[in-house]
Amino acid sequence: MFSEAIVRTVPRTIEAGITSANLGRPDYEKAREQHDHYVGALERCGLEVTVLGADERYPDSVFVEDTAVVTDRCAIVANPGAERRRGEVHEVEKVLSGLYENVERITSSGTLDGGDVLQVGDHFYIGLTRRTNREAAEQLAVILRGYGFGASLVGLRRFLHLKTGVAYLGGDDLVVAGELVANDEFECFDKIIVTPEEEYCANCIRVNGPVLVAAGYENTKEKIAERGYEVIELEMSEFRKVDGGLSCLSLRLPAPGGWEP
Ligand code: CIR
Repeated sequence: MFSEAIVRTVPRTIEAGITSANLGRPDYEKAREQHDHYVGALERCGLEVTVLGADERYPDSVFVEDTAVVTDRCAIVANPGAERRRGEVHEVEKVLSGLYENVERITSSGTLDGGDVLQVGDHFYIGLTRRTNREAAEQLAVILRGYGFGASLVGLRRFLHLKTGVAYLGGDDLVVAGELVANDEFECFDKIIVTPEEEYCANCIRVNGPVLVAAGYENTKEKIAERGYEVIELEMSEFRKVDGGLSCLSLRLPAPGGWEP
């Protein structure tokens, strides 16, 4: 269960966010509206949401997930792989220091984005990507093991982040897309395989029951609903334009004493 979440208001500069998508520039007003709905959905799932003010210096700062890894035992401040995003961590670190007794840090020359870290029970999968290097992944694995968690590294070739292509729903249910479908690390799961046309919506999040899914991906939505999950659809068009998905928009803090989404 999750008890609270941290999000960050959309900056007007989001139009200059880093992107590999060819979908045009995000519209600030629309993005604000989509973000408000996102916060509303988290609240509907029972989370207390802390909303940090927009920071115009950082066009990608709405994607707060990349700045840290949060567990029920400690928080780890990341060191984002994109140099222009590094300063985003300071504000988040302040907030986490007020919430956690144990705050750890990834240090240079290790670089890590929170989007590369997937928790499944007491185990963490850490993606090796253009943003997260082996040095940081190993730093994180050592920190997590020190708190009694397991950790393993997953090499990626194409996805921006590990969670671009995989989401854990609970039990044995894993939503998986693209290069991760055949990855040995995820062999033991009961997979919901996302078709290439719907790849964007592999980045979904289960929050205390319901699964939040990007709107407009009917096939995947149905497959998730068939497993018995309540699905909440959210319009994500403006964030998709800058390579952002549902998980990226929040840090979701597990309630003390255990973890299941
Ligand atoms: C970036 O390239 O860093 C942002 N435009 C998108 C970050 C998305 N974050 C995530 O998948 N965790």
